[in-house]
Amino acid sequence: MSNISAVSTPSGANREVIVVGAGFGGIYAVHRFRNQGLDVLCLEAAPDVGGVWYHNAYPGARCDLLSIDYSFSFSEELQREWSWSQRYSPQPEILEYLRHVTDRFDLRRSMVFDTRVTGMTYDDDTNLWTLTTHRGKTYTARYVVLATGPLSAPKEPDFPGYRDFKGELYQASRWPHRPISFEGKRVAVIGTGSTGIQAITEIAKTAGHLEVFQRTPAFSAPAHNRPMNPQEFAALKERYPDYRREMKAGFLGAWIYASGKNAADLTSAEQRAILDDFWRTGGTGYVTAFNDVLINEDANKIVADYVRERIAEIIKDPVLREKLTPRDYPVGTRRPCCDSGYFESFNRDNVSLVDLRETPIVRFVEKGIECSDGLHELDMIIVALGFDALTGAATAIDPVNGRGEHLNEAWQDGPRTYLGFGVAGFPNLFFVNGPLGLSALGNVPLVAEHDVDWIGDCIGWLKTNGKSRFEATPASQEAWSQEVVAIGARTLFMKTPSWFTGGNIPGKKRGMLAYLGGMGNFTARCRAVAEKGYEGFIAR
Ligand code: NA7
Repeated sequence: MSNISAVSTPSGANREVIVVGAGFGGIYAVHRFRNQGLDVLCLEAAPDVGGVWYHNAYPGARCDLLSIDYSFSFSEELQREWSWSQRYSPQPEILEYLRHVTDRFDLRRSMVFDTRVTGMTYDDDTNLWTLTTHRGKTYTARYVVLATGPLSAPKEPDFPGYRDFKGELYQASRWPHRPISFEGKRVAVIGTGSTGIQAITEIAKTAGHLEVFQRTPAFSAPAHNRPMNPQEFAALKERYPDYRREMKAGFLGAWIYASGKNAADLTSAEQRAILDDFWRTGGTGYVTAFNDVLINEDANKIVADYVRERIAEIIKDPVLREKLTPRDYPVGTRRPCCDSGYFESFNRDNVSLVDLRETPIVRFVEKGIECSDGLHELDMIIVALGFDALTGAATAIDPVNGRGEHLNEAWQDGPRTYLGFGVAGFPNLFFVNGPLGLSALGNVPLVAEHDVDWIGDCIGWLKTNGKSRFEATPASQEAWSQEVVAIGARTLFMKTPSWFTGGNIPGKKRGMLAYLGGMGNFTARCRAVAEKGYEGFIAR
């Protein structure tokens, strides 16, 4: 039962908790909060659950952590009954899974779809948030949990004349839910991050001609995706809880190739043997093959050289080979990619590369893209420019506190949070996978579960203790934020612009946006804070 006083609003009911977003985080939040007896409502902008797995329906989209990891662990029954078809499941299967979870736990009745939260304001007198939506309807709640996703706000294209193009124009991260044919068409993909690499590999198979517009070449290794081995999967299910515990105590919350050794302590032959073993295994584990890849420039170069050599072996054309080889940033400091034949795509006659460092885009025009070398005539353009990561979804809502201060102002020098959960001066506002938390530097579904459990316990504790206002202290927030930034500064991450550091968005303040200390350490820190009566937060 709710213990909050009734406050009527013009159109929306008053809730104990409103969760924004129905992706991995929001789905579990509704389940968890409802199970603990909270009155919860989830608002979702899309017509269905799924979050990024609803929107990123572009060809070739799949997770690049193993599906046995990239899935919920909260229900042993769910873990046992669900079967993944592949090691790295494709987007339609992940979406089907999230729909299954939603229906299996009867969560839809606590969700409102097609409703984008456009703003939220706190009232210091009632200690309630009022949320406005694009439908003009308002909702009021004691607590708001932003489960809006760390990689959900697309980087919007700002190419001159973007809308002048008269052919088919798609954003990979807002892919339409209808069949789209590439057959016989002149297609362009702009962007060669994880998204571009997946889409390019798939679209190359059927496009009449595919032009890849690349600004920065990517490191990528084979995923070695394959059908799930049913015997192996059945055996895992027998020990799934132990397996999950092991993963959660580690760095990522998921299996990734790692030798556990420093490259610096090994002979070249030993290093080589480990990297060969990694390459046969596949995935993104080249960045964790040695412990020191992301902190030691020499170790980093050993891995980068190895990946460059492997890439060179794949690409036949020497000019293309050079252009596609990443050389000017440390491996792993931009999100590592893995693929199912990306570099091989460039050996096809119907695929060509536009190197934007040589021939930058001038403008979009009716018939295609004008680069400095002239017009590229196209039937279809797909932009895969990445995301305003970690902060973009929250700053789009831009919560306003009881003193009229905007979150965007509070974060103008970069985001500040305590443990990624809360912001000083913004009471009763929680983040799942929030900035400066573990967030996207862990296995997102498990980080979401952890964060939701922590928040659920916290709200339960507030209720038990008769408190109705909860926020981080400025001092704890500052100390934590500085720690996150300091850990980042000890690594090679700051050496290149990427979404990890805000460097992919023009004008965004640079700084490490997530905690690099690993899942085991992060969850221990959060637990310690809770056990000490939410030390570093003020409850009134
Ligand atoms: P990423 O990894 O940020 O990649 C975006 C790509 O788009 C990258 O190659 C960028 O090149 C390119 N880009 C961005 N803006 C432009 C402009 N204006 N012109 C040309 N090229 C541009 O995003 P993804 O969506 O691929 O992956 C995001 C995460 O989703 C991924 O890491 C997984 O965690 C899931 P640039 O580097 O800016 O030169």
